[in-house]
Amino acid sequence: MDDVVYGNMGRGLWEDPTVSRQKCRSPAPGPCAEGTSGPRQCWGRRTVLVALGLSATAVLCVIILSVLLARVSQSLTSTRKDLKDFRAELSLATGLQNRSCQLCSTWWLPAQGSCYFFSQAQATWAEAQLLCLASGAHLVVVGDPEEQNFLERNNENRTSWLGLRGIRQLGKIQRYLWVDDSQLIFSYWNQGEPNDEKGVEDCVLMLSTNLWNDAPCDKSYSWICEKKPKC
Ligand code: 2F8
Ligand code: CA
Repeated sequence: MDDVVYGNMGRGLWEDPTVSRQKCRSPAPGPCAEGTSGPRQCWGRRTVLVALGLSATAVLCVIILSVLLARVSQSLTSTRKDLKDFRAELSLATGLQNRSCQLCSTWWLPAQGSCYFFSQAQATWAEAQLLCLASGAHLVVVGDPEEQNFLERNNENRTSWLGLRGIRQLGKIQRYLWVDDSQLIFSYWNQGEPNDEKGVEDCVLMLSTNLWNDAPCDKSYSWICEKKPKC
């Protein structure tokens, strides 16, 4: 309630609204300018309390948000670490699986990451290549002396088809190409070979001496297949 001043004009007490005073007798916490009238222009205690309450709530909210943010960040860090561990395990498992790729089927010999089959039977070059393909392989491609040495140790004095043949143009062998389309870089020709005798020697053999010779593709010999093991 506002304080009012009571006057006496002979007819008893009366209220003088013109001298009604504002309630901010003590120094107001906010603007309480002179000349303004009414309690609404003045910051009362309640307003200050509400402001303090709001400030406290805001501070509390900031603290809660900071804690939540810290927890989310912690959780993300932990998830990242889990992912890293998972990747490491996956990489290890893949490595182990690759090692199992060294295994070759029965009758196939492993060497240099490939599996090799040395036939006892005989066939033409084209038949031999088809038989290799039926096993998911191809006639052997001899890439380097190490592979040649491996073949020598296991060919047991047979005469075997290799996966090498001549590219003939205008009746002449122009170059030799492996069945995987790679170029002939390493070779182990017998002396005087390849000679394309009678112009019909398009396919290449490994002789019982282990040296190479070109011979007619329609003759039957043993053969050597090669394949990469599947994982
Ligand atoms: O080594 C010379 C020559 O010997 C044979 O022909 C007589 C070979 N023929 C076959 O193997 C069918 C040639 O290829 C070889 O060059
Ligand atoms: Ca020859």
